[in-house]
Amino acid sequence: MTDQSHGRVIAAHGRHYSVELPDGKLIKCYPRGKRNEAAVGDYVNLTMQGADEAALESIQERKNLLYRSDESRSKQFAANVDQLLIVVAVRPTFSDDLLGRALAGAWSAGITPIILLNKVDLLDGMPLALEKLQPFTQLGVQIVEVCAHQAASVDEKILPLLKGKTSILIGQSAMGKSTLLNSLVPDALAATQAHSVALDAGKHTTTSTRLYHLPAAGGDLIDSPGFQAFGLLHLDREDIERGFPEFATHRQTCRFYNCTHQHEPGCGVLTALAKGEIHATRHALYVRLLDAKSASDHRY
Ligand SMILES: Nc1nc2c(ncn2[C@@H]2O[C@H](COP(=O)(O)OP(=O)(O)O)[C@@H](O)[C@H]2O)c(=O)[nH]1
Ligand SMILES: [Mg+2]
Ligand SMILES: [Zn+2]
Repeated sequence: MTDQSHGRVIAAHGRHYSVELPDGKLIKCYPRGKRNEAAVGDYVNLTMQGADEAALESIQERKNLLYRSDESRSKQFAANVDQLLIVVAVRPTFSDDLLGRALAGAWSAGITPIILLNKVDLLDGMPLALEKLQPFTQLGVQIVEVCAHQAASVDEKILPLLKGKTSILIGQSAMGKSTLLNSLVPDALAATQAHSVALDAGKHTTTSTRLYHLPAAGGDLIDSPGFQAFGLLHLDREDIERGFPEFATHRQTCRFYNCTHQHEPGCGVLTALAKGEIHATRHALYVRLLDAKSASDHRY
């Protein structure tokens, strides 16, 4: 009998991880040394230490890593993610800035973003919400209108999108993310408590990122705590540009190969902006991201 095994990280709790073994069993896992900073969704190699615990030896190669970073801390959201589901609501008003950042973070990591517009039953707020989403509609981002209170509509509209994929659900608070999660994963609360018992982690470890299986759809859904900030300081200038795919064709006509599309003469992006072919709010966000980046680069 060998004590080597492997599994997938289901949740991260500060010092230790919950890892699911190939047979579905959950174990408690401790990293060896400081270098093993595993994220939820990572596939990891283990050395079993008894039946219920293991040492995390190494992280298998990642397809991608969704990340955010602020001045004070950086945080790995999740690894090996196929799509990012961003929940916004008709009410309260969602932040265009956060939505734009989440999209840029997804595109720069090679992850497909999908916007879930929730609370479409609040009909009087729909025109404004759709107008705010207009720039993203133009970009070809899939926008799914849903009412989280109607389980049948959630199943019909969202489950097919999740089939066979690993998706991560994020949203500002009050957008209805928990309502959606409870509809998609009816036993989410029970699963969370089972994990806590199995891991002896205490009953109140509810704020961490966690991966759930979707038996009906045959995929996985990662729930991430509500976010109020989505810093992208870890992105370099090329990464930031990848977050604005609508610049791609226009930048080919920039006079300078290293054009930053802010003030340069002969800039194809600025020309498109002036013609209204690139949305002003999108270019403004791009400039904010570059400014925040250079401010932080000068600080360190
Ligand atoms: N009218 C309406 N209210 C909703 C819908 N989904 C969620 N809510 C309400 O919005 C509030 C916030 O929902 P919650 O799931 O806690 O949001 P979270 O903070 O994003 O997890 C709650 O009062 C929900 O009942 C919806 O589709 N329509
Ligand atoms: Mg919630
Ligand atoms: Zn340019």
